Amino acid sequence: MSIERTFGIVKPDAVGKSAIGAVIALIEKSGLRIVALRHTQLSDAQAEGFYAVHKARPFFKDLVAFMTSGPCVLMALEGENAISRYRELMGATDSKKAVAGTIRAAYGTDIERNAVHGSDGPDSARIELGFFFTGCDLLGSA
Ligand code: IDP
Ligand code: MG
Repeated sequence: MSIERTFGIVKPDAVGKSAIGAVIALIEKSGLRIVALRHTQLSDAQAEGFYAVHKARPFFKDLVAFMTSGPCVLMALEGENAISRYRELMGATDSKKAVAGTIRAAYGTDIERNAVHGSDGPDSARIELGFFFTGCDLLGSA
């Protein structure tokens, strides 16, 4: 077991449903600790940079439009095996296929509007946390 940090977003669809509190409640109930939190609206450049890995995908333009369509909440989460535990709590990318009890089943709509983001591994967690947070934003880091 190892203490990890991962990066999460409450996406604009969930924020638009006034589900910030509900999503955060599920995260805290799961035992993950929130070590940084920021409510913001992404610019085109931020969303494009964050999702650069998907640049060649046919849904890239729509994804950037969705992610900049309203405010979102950026989070750094910490705990034992935080990366995989948070991926499990989020549920499948396609909200329609997400298992009951997951965040995406409860607050997502489809494969694009799926309520939350979570890093998919240690490398992406490090890159994504660094994209939006500096060391002094993270509790216990500086
Ligand atoms: P993930 O968020 O579960 O890691 P990724 O494959 O990394 O899924 O895709 C990033 C985001 O792009 C998804 O969360 C979703 O919002 C969007 N997305 C993924 N696949 C599709 C698709 O086939 N159509 C439209 N949007 C998609
Ligand atoms: Mg992903």
